[in-house]
Amino acid sequence: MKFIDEATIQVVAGKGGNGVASFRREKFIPKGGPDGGDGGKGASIHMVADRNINTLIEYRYSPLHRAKAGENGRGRQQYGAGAPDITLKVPVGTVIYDADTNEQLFDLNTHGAKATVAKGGKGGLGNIHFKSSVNRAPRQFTMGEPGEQRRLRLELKVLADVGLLGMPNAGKSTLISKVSNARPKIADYPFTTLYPNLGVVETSNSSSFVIADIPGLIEGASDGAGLGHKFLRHLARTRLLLHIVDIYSPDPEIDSVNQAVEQAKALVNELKQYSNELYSKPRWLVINKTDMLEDPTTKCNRLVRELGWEGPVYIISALTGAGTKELMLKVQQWLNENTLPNEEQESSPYQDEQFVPDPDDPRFNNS
Ligand SMILES: Nc1nc2c(ncn2[C@@H]2O[C@H](COP(=O)(O)OP(=O)(O)OP(=O)(O)O)[C@@H](O)[C@H]2O)c(=O)[nH]1
Ligand SMILES: [Mg+2]
Repeated sequence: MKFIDEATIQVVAGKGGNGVASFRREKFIPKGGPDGGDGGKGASIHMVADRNINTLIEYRYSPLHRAKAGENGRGRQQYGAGAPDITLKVPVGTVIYDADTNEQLFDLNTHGAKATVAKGGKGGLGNIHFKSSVNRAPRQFTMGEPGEQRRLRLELKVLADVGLLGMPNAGKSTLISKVSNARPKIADYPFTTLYPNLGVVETSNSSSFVIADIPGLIEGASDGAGLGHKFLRHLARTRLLLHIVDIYSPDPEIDSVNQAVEQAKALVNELKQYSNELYSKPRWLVINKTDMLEDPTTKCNRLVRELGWEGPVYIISALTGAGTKELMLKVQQWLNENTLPNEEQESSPYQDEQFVPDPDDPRFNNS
């Protein structure tokens, strides 16, 4: 199964049924009054966020969703039946935009959140409604209203507390596989990760957070280099970014600290190009692959100095696990201390039940 995080669809709600003009015709009542019933309402289209849905791929395959019309009214005061509404399931974190105006319409960011994306038309009125003292045999009736129709752009922005940011091969997937239940593909070539992986980090029996590993970014990503920078969208909702910097170079001719400084600067530049909001998020520097260095402290200090970095720094080896547990505990502590007051009630889609990754979900099994 492929991971798709964007789709454009068309939704057409059902038309309301028409009202009808009809008159009572009975044996001994030669001039019966009006008895034309109303049309039924057209079906509406709703969208609901469902934690069991992980990708928007279905919407790529079926971009048109049309709901049924209401039935027309009939004589003998019979009302047309309303058509049953349609509810489309989308992943938690789906943002719905009007594809033509680009206006954001809804943000379905919790399990069960629901939105009406196209309203069914009202049924028309039968002629029973038009009877009056001056018109006892009205022939008027109204037509059902058309259903709303819209083109929608669906964008999935995964929900994670923490995002991993780094150049290809920096060790992001190695780290998430070390500290969480995620088992992404890991390899010694760039762009191993092609879509986001989510993992749950359990730091104690009662506390955990969700971490997102995204594809690597390279210089020029904002102009489409590598896999581009669209995947940064998935970090939009995180509260903390971990910038993973690889301090090791297999080539002894290369000054690996220099290289790491250049790469880190290029990455931050791409972040800035993408959005100021993401650039301004709290970010920690995580220096990786220190198991390969003889004197990691000196090199790490040099890196921090040359980068001019003044924020928090963590020195780890994602491969051996050195420093990773401590990092995760600090992250948990930071998240606990930095909960926004209105966020406390808002439950994470993953918190209220044991989070068991679906083995078929590509975000948990990136191979
Ligand atoms: N020695 C050493 N190797 C590491 C460490 N972390 C990752 N690696 C290796 O670096 C290579 C790349 O690791 P990945 O975890 O796939 O890197 P990534 O950042 O997810 O890369 P992309 O998905 O391509 O962006 C793999 O061969 C890993 O085994 C580390 O701490 N020490
Ligand atoms: Mg990876």
